[in-house]
Amino acid sequence: MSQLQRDDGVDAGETDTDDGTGRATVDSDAAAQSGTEPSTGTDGEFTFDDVTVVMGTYNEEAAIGAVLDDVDRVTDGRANVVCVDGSDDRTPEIAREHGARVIEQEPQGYGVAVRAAVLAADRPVVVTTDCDDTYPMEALPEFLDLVNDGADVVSGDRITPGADAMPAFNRQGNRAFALLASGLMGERVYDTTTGMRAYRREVVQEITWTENTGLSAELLVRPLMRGYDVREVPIEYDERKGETKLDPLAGGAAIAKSIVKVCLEERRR
Ligand SMILES: Nc1nc2c(ncn2[C@@H]2O[C@H](COP(=O)(O)OP(=O)(O)O)[C@@H](O)[C@H]2O)c(=O)[nH]1
Ligand SMILES: [Mg+2]
Repeated sequence: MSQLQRDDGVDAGETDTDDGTGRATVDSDAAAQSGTEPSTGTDGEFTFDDVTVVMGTYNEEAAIGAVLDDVDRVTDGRANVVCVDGSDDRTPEIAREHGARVIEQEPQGYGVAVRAAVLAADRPVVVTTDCDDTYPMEALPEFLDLVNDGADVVSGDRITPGADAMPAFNRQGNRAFALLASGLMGERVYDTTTGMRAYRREVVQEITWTENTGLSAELLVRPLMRGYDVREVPIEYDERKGETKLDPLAGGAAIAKSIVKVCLEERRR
């Protein structure tokens, strides 16, 4: 049974390497185990000291400084940051200058990078974002509040507020992906391909992730279909700095295929 709810309302410059295989464990009764991570906040609540912000970065030198400055400003420098980087520009240097931990990885696609990034997070609340200055880091306090309210996954919904800055083709595609996933899950979702979410770390550690371009949809669908408390929250979406790394046609086909595959796998579990 799914539990979607609408809610309208740094470590210094280390370098790791990663072979891109990721790490995953087989899920048992995952939902029953969620919410058990100890907190360092007052009243048992998570604070930004409990948050790791993670992202895949691939030639994002035009955007990464602004993204990391925003994370620092909004969290008072308390969240730490992990970048899984495949760049051949200055992105990793800029990330390290901003105090992020950089894991170097050959470029193998969005999901290979982001899976390694979420699994590398060392704090109980894991936030994903793109490194293109499209997502509002100002929403981080609201995301954290919702986790403290009991959410296992908080998903930024760009589509409901309009996503005017998104190319029209992508916006229509993203609407279609959400409808497809909603039909297959029997639960209405509005944005399956958003890059900005917060997760309790147990959720990302307990599920085996299989998708690459479709990882963003998988990161929403599998927790939802396993009964985790998943909440969508409307967010603004800005124009991208730098070039997109995703081909809309090939990428779109891969995402649709992932949604069908993952939904059918979860129904058969
Ligand atoms: N390390 C790594 N990061 C990637 C790769 N592909 C995409 N990314 C990053 O993943 C994020 C999402 O890609 P993006 O181009 O913004 O996709 P879009 O939002 O669909 O246009 C960005 O921060 C990219 O830099 C890759 O092969 N390797
Ligand atoms: Mg993006």
